[in-house]
Amino acid sequence: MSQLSLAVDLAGLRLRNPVMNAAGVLGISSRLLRRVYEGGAGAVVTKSLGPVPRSGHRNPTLVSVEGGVLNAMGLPNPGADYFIDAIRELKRDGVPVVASFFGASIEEFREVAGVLSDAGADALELNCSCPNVEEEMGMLGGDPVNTERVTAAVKEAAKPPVFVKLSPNVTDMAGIARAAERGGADAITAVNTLKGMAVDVDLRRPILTNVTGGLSGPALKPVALRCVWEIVGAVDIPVIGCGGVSYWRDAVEYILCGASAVEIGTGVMERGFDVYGEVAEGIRRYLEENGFREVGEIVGLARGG
Ligand code: RRO
Repeated sequence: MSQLSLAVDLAGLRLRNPVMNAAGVLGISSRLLRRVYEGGAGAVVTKSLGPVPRSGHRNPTLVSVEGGVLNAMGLPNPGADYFIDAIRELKRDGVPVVASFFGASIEEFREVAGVLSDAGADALELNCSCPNVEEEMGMLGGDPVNTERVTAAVKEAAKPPVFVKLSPNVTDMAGIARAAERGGADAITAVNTLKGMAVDVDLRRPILTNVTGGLSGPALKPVALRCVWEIVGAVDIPVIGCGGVSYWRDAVEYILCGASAVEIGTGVMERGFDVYGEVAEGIRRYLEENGFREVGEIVGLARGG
């Protein structure tokens, strides 16, 4: 009898299992990312890195809401150059690294992609979907023309596969995914956070200094699943599901919709570093109990024949 395998091939990147952390959650140092890998993730994803260090928005930048968390961090990060050593350290320890990154212009996206490529990242995750900053830096991914342009520019500079992370805050999800594919994306990560807000009734003010923030956690999952469903129906490249994964069932839902892998963000806040391994183990048990031998056999099964 052949052995059951959790290994997946993501646009040429071979991972021991299909579970990663989501960008922005724990990705700020090699030490924390090593813990993510030790917790059982198949690869680790860095905080989104830009061309220069950035302190982000003033507090409060995070608030718990019904079914999740709203954040308006504002892209705080130490800069891509600072992270080169962290990527090299992780690589030395055999940890597959996905470097998430952004720029304030298409040219900056290209430059940062070059730096992270040269540092040895195994894949790049192009973040053109941050809801918390000015248009160019955050939401270039808000329309198909810019999505295709920024993806094509990054592909010119990038050596490893490029995952393009899309926003749910758009009307034509499938059209934007197709634009990323035309630009040369090797995979799509779906999705970033959903724009929302919360109000303090005593202060009679918005809670976040930025007023609006991005919603993540269980409340995001039905929206993100719908996005994955639409994207998988529109493109021929792998899709990575992201949004509200805390338990193995969440991950299996994404995979049945056609995702080849998942990322866990908010879930780690409640469940700790072991969440990655526990979700991977739950997927393994599901495969075993249902007579499957590998993850690929259940990708897209909810879509019917
Ligand atoms: O740093 C942030 O405010 C942030 C980013 Br870069 C992102 O991509 N998504 C998000 O919810 N917050």
